[in-house]
Amino acid sequence: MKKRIVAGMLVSLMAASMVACGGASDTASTDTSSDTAAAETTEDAGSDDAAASGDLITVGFAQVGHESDWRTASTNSVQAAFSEENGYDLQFVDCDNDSATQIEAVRQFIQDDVDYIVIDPIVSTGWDTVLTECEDAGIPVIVIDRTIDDSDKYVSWVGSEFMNEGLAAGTWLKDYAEAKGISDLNILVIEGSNGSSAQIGRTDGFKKIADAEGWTILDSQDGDFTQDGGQQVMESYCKSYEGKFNVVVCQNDNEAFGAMDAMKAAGVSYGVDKDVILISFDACKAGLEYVESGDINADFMCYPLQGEYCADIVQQLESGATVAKQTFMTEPWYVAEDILSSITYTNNAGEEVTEDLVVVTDAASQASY
Ligand code: GYE
Repeated sequence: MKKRIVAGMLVSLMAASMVACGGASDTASTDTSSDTAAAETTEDAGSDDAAASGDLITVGFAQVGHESDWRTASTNSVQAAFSEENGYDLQFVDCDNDSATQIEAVRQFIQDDVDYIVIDPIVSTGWDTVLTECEDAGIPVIVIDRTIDDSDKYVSWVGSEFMNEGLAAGTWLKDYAEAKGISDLNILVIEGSNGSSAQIGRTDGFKKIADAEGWTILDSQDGDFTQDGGQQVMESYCKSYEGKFNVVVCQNDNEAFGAMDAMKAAGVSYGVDKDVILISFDACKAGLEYVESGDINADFMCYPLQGEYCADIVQQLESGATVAKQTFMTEPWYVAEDILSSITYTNNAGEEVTEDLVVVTDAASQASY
């Protein structure tokens, strides 16, 4: 199926939905417009009939890479949602964490005249030129996971509020340290890939609490969201800051796995009531298993199964409906010990929120991705 776009047709995108992992909830407000819209409706898009008739919707997906468990789950989710059986012809490009490759992939999708382009942006800036090219070609762009911060030439974004993840981690550490009677916090951070909105949000959110509390952040280096990266940064931290740190914040689970290996090798203990409080993000299955065993103290979930939300947006565009400019995933915070039941903080929208802390059980870790 080829797209039929009425160039210049304005669609007002006035709602930003807050969507829970399992379904829709409240509606918040944004008011943004996009100048592309799918003008024709299709009866059969997304059904088995579409696949049978060969009338497939073509989608190009420029994925970040394959750096983590989170990423594998994301790829599987998008591939499942845009299957041929569901009426799609998906062109998948693994950009191997290289921004130039990602821009090239998007340009190739334009050349191939796909119906829709899905981008998970490796970095949050440098997008306006290529998104203008998509717009000129009349191809709607859907952004998932990480955000694009220097262009609004996309139809819709689905993902997580990374700043809140960082704020929640900082708030949890504040309350936890108080409950445990630990007054002096000396923190090492292993950041995610620099320039990604996930790294920026988690760094800024955590730092906001650290600054307010007067904690010492001894160092904050890029571990590239990989196990190897986490291990290498932690090996060097163990040498440079021997005996000087009692908190390690890893911006994803895979970095935490690498950091644990490095600490073990250096004779540093981590987890519940050990030398080091270990904090992580993602809450993938293996991450939650380490929370359950007490090796990771707290893990802030980032929900990667965004494929069906993305396919929903395509279906709405196919039927000529307006789509939400932003859709946020709702994510639980997981902890190893039953000493705090919730945290309260001011989120990135300026609202004071109280959120439950979930003590990880076997059922919870096995239910994760
Ligand atoms: O936390 C990390 C992945 O963009 C939210 O990228 C995503 C991050 C995720 O590699 O594991």
